[in-house]
Amino acid sequence: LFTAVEMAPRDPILGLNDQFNADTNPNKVNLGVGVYFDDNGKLPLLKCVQAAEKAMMDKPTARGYLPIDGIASYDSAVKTLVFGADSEVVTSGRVATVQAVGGTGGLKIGADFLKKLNPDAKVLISDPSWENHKAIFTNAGFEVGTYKYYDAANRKVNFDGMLADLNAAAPGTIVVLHACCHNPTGYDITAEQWAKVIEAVKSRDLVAFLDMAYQGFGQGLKEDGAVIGKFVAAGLNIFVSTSFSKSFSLYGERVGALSVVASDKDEAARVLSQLKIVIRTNYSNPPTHGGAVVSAVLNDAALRAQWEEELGEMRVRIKAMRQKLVDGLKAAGVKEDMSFITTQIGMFSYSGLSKDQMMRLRSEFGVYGTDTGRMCVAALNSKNIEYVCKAIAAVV
Ligand code: PLP
Ligand code: TYF
Repeated sequence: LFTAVEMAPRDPILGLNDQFNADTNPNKVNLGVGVYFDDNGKLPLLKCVQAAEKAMMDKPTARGYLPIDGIASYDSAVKTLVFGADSEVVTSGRVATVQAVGGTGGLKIGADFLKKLNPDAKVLISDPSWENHKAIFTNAGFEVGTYKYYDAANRKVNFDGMLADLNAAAPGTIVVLHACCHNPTGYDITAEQWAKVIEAVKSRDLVAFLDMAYQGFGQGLKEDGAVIGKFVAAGLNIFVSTSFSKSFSLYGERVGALSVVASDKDEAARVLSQLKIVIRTNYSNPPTHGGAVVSAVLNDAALRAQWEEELGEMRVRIKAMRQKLVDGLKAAGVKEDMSFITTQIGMFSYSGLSKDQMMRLRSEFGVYGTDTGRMCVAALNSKNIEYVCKAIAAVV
């Protein structure tokens, strides 16, 4: 049965983790996978999460099956977070939101639904993008192409190229957009540029799928979410995937969502019924714990305030590390102006280092980033930053 089965390639990022774990270098630093670590190099367990879990432990409840679309109070909290409590799309009932198994699950539910809806559509993702975007949409049966995004020579977004590619796309093309904190480059587009993207999506009749895996890591929850409101204000039917993996430091709980903005309440109900079929035939219904924790935090004023504070601390610490990296590289003797690192946003920095340099960082210094030169700034801390700067200075 399995004689012809070929060995599949490893995930380029998660595969690095295995390599890192096997490395015996005592100074090793993992800047590969996109995970936030605190200044002690520890994966944080947020206080708001602990408080919510303690309250749940004090009042244990049985774990029945959840509804197919998840915990109702979770779904409504996601809607409020993504669209705003007073948003017309929410109050009029024209958003269908389902709890998903992480942001990945949200993307996959959306992809499967879109494939049934519009089987001949093409998908465009940014060049470059998170590796899994291509894999998810390809496995859902789509042909996946790219729109220009990164301008390596000038270390910025090639916005003219991006816009030209969107304007050349066939009507119905599904365009996957990073709502904020672009992974892997760390370069977002400006508000004016978003307005032009929205114009292109509208005039070309494209389908925008906004992936929001880092809400709160850019400028703030509201600020990062504002782009969604602009698509809504343009009267577009959009898809939004949400991930709480990073913002709640709940990676392993797999908490996410998919929201679809329909034209009216009746349409939203029909869309929801189809999303439920996708979920039902994949994993039946979502798991309870992570969704219950996030719902408890988002629906309690004090816990919610605590979450915003803790998320703010993560955001501020990453920004401080960007500055320390720029300063540290200069102090370590790097001649090139590295200040572009502080203009990037979110958890990642496209460093501009070559594959050879990234491989040397790994083999000679135990400093792990991806071959494309991406480094997770959120894994730097006051103890490892000097070592990392010296290692980079040695290979450039
Ligand atoms: N989208 C992007 C751009 C990501 O970087 C990630 C990271 O994991 C995800 C989606 C998936 O999120 P999750 O881990 O919640 O599935
Ligand atoms: O880009 C990253 O590093 C994160 C984590 O298949 C991740 O988004 C990486 C690869 C993957 C799933 C999550």
